[in-house]
Amino acid sequence: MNKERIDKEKLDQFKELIDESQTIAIGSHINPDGDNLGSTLALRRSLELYGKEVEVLANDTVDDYLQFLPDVDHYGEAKRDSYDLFIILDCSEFDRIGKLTTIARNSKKTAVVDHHVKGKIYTDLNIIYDTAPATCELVYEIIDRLDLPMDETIASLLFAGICTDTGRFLYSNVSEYTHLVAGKLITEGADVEYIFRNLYQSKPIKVMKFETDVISKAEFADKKAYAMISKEEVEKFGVQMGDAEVIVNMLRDLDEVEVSMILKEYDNNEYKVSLRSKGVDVSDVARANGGGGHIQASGFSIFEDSLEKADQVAREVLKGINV
Ligand SMILES: [Mn+2]
Repeated sequence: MNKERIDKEKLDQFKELIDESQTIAIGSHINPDGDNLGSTLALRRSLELYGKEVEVLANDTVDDYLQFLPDVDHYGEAKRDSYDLFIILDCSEFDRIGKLTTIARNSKKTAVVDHHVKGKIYTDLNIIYDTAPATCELVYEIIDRLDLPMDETIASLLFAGICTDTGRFLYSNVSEYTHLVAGKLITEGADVEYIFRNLYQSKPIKVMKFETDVISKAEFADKKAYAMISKEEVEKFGVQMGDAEVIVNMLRDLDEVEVSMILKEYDNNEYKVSLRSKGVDVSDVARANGGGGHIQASGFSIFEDSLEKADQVAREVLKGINV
């Protein structure tokens, strides 16, 4: 059985780092998702109950669909310039923590807990296992094996993060251990009904209309799907770019599709590309283009001065993926 995976030595080092620190910052990546918020907020609460001064440092705004998460108001601006310990969760690159990099470098010690493929980072302690389906699963293991505090809120946060990063326990990296953890979290009081309702049964009609519009314009060829989303379109429907994320999954889930890609227009000439697959490795191509991620879910950014140019680049990259 694919059970606990963290080396005992690394767990002990983590405990040592916690015990010798009083002020602890937890940094999240830009554009935070459910696993990112779930893991950072859960670890914050556990370490606070353990007696530490802990902050989750905001890197971005929280998309509407994740505002229901308990403790989400603890996602805030840093109160200090440096901390005894800076823990990065759910990413293994200093680039991905954006403006928090300076605070991380100023802090006495750093550690990272992550599940992205081939993450490269130098900290005092790397707990990186790319076989874990979610950072929340690793955080559960840390809390469980180190006997750190757990309560209903922590359980709900970890459950929500595992749900979102596994596509509701669907992806191939979900193991028996993942289900065991989910069960334990329910025993600890995770509010599954509240989480499912908020994550999967509360889509605003305008978001559905937006998705339908984007999907109606998607293109399909060679077992690949491609769609492009402009800022103008997001404005037209009164939604957020974060609402587009699910579209790349919806396209991948189609019978005729193996790989899906969406291109999203952001500010400052940045165009973000999201890739999904049913099995084909899309992490290599993301890394080759300055991004990263997982075998079946990855992303990178294109910097061009027009949507048309970014569109061309994205299409070329998609063409180059062998299915
Ligand atoms: Mn994750």
